[in-house]
Amino acid sequence: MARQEKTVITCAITGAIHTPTMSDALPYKPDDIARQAIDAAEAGASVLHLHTRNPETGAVSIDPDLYEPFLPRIKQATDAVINISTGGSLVNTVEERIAPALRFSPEMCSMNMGSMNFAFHPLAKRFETFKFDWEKDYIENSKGYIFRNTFEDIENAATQLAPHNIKFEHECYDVGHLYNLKFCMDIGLFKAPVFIQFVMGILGGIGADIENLVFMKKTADKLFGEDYRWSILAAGAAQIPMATTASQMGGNVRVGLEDSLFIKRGVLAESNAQQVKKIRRIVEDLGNEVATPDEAREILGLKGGDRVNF
Ligand code: KMH
Ligand code: ZN
Repeated sequence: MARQEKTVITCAITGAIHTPTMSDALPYKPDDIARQAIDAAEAGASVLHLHTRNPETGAVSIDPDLYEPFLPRIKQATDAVINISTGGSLVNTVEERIAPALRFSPEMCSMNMGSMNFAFHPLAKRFETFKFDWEKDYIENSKGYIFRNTFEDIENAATQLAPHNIKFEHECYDVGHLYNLKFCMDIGLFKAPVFIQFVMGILGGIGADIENLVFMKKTADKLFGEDYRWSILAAGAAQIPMATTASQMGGNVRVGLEDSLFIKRGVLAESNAQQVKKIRRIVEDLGNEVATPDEAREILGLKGGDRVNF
């Protein structure tokens, strides 16, 4: 596959790591999720990676009903590709985590490629008081959390989702996850060209630095040849710097408050759109073009926005 000419920007609007105490900008009410998603799309994100939250408490939730208030609104207001999470929970089974993707049949959904520690307990020490009762325990409990994505789980998810023709964002948090993906392709679960998200900087996964990015990319080249697409998601302060590097290496980029609350080191972002605008400006200043939603559909080989169930 020739070097991609346009860069696909994904924006991950809200997620499972951060809590309302950590930033007022993190959306958890349906109206705020919709508004921020629409603004991010207008700023240049062609893919919107979405989770849900309990609108009263801000707690992470995978309840499919909570997508209802905002999916149609986003679809009406933008042409962006909707990507639904199948990973965002510390307490639910994979079976439960795939329920929203099964119900709404989006163009894309995440597919987490291995089991691992997935922790953010050090964040608890940064705050003395919390907006909601659940937050402190939730953050601290991540110390003992195993993010479960066994081969059996992956096979079950892939098999149930297969009839929906959803393109997976294969989230690979370490080099071994690339080998897991290769194995799954060899046994026929996934077909080339796959779309790989290199996830860097999660406590439990590979660190976010340029040497590791080159290693991930070289390993992917070795395993998948030229027949794959890739993107980077670096957590925390590394988000924009690593996305900048990846865009120069022919990769696509993911930003968003799900993975970093910051616009630069030590400064909280005002919104998801602010991060999108920043990476877009950098990508364009460095000579690349940003893909429109239809160009993203072409690049990633998606089924089309008219074939979703919302
Ligand atoms: N926030 C990412 C590090 C998922 O939604 O499936 C993890 C994530 C998982 O995006
Ligand atoms: Zn996510």
